[in-house]
Amino acid sequence: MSTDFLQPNLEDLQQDVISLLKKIEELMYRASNLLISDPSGKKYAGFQKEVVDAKKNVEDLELVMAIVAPMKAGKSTIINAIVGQDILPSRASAMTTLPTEIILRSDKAQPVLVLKPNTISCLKRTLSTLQQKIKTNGLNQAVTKMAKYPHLTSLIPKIQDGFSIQSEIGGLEGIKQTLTDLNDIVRVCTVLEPLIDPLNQEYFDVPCIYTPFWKATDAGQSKFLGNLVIVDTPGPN
Ligand SMILES: Nc1nc2c(ncn2[C@@H]2O[C@H](COP(=O)(O)OP(=O)(O)OP(=O)(O)O)[C@@H](O)[C@H]2O)c(=O)[nH]1
Ligand SMILES: [Mg+2]
Repeated sequence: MSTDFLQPNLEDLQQDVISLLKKIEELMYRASNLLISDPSGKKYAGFQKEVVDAKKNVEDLELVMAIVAPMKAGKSTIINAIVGQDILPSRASAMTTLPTEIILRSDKAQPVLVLKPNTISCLKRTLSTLQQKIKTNGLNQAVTKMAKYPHLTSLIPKIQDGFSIQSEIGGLEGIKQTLTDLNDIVRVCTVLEPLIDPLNQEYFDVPCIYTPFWKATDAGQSKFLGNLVIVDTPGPN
């Protein structure tokens, strides 16, 4: 007996989901416009952005797999092993504070770390808050407060001098160093300015690493395999 009728037609299913998401996007747009002078209007604008992102995921057939485990469980290490490259920073002491997307793409020749404008402005705001704090209370007090994280004390004078944050960083070493600095800046912020959550901002896009990955050579088979995205997450303490 043929079971073909039980097999979903992926292309049709994809189109159905895309048109449904388009309708939801329209509804969110209308709601945010109607409520433009109401505080909830912003909330619907946020929902609309989420739906637009979700639609893009379905268009690209993106499968997102988040790696979630307690702190120091080996999340970043296992992602490096899956990707086959030592691309995410890991160490014996607490490391990941910024969720990071690793987008595996067969059309990429080299890994590249991409930071969107809102991510950069958010991190720059965090940096200037920390600089202000160090200026007001002095370098010594900042270093003393960081006693629990001795490996981060050398970052304090660097924060004081200022960091340049680029939107695209290539090469394994450059990516790893940039991610180490950015993750550590967020951790320093949680110690020196615990009331500020650098990630709790509207539309904070997480850093993305686009990196090469093998793909089956059978074009017919792989046409609808889509892209795998792995998300490294900060482990709860
Ligand atoms: N022996 C052993 N060590 C491991 C294994 N996996 C990871 N490690 C080590 O454990 C430490 C923590 O690994 P990470 O990958 O940074 O762990 P994480 O879960 O990403 O940590 P956070 O980002 O701080 O939450 C590192 O020193 C790794 O080298 C493993 O399977 N065996
Ligand atoms: Mg980690």
